[in-house]
Amino acid sequence: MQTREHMKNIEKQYEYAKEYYAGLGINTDKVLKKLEKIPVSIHCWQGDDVVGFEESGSALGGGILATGNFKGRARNLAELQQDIEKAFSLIPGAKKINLHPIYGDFKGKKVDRNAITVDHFKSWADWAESNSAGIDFNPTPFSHIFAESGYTLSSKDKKIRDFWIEHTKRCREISNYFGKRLKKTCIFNLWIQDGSKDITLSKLEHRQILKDSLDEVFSIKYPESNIIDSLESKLFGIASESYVVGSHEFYLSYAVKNDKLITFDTGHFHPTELVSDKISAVLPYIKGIMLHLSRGIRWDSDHVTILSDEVINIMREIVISNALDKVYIGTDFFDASINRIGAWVIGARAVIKALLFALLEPVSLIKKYESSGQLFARLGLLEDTKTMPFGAVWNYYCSSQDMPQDLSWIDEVFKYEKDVLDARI
Ligand code: RNT
Ligand code: ZN
Repeated sequence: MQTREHMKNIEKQYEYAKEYYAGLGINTDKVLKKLEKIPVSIHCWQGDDVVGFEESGSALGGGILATGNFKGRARNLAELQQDIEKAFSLIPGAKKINLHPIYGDFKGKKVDRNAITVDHFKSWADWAESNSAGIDFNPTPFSHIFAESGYTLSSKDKKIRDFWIEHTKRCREISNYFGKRLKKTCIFNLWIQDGSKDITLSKLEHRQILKDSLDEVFSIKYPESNIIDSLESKLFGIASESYVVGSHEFYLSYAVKNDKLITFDTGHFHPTELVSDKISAVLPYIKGIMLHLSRGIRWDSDHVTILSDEVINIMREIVISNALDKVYIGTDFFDASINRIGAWVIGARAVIKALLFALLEPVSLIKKYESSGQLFARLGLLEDTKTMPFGAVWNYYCSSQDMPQDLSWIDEVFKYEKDVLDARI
């Protein structure tokens, strides 16, 4: 992938960086060993704008939106897997693929959401196995005729509620299968659209119903080595501006009480609220956290994740809190206006870079300043970390994993666009 001279340069720069960080008490070799084992769960739905492969082919609903019409959207299982493989070949480290039931292998048959079985997901498990990846899973209680009222698991209509309870139960069964088969715990993440556009009076009723539905779904127990449940709240969606049943307070309370994970999607809070501030606030109480790293521009717009201050701060908080074994890192964005493989790679590489940045922070040294009250030095060192030779460690990491370093992955995506996407007309 790289010329010999290139490799030599990368190694030379790494040697310098290694010495630099060693002076601050950081062993970069050890950091990279740690980094390669931390899985990043990459959401499959960036590949096809959250459409899926159901024969009924429902339009995207639930108040989420993918805008743009870039060429080459994956239209079937083979294309999606091909695209993910390409993206995976440009993303260093351990990986999982995050799936929805609408991506099942239905082989041209109409299979409704309350009829999905493990059989429809065997080929994904085979694929994951041969790509050394884990799988995470989510129900899809949206983009469906039974979701049109705006309510699913919290619906007052028993027929609708029971339909989604059945769907959710089946999704957990499939998650258990993935975890067992791949010997990598599957995070089962539940997000529902439920809510209302306008002023609602039966807020409590819907929340009571949702609580009962969740209790029923979770009454089925599976080994924790196979599946861990997580709950994802939201501030609002399109058409649920006034009321969202599964709010942050609702799910945080449920998760603490019932020993579940809480999912923090970085687009699901007020724009000035920071997920990085929430991590240490919930850690004393919660079983763990699932992250949906997204980039909301003015609203929950699901732009591609980048190496922003907030993503770096989220990773810093996890590392400083020593919580890497309690936090499950994943991405969640959908941009249909640019090359979708490029979008995946940008987002995932940004997340891993942020994680590396956090692992290279001289925490003990900065904490020493903090505990001795030398607060200018704390701030000063934090500032200085920003220009440390972190890029040299990153590029070395990429090459050591046989992955392209920065800049060279872009040509790979262009080539794929020309060879594969251009042919998808
Ligand atoms: C929606 C949530 C949810 C979805 C996916 C498709 O606002 O973020 O996680 O993006 O499940
Ligand atoms: Zn999300």
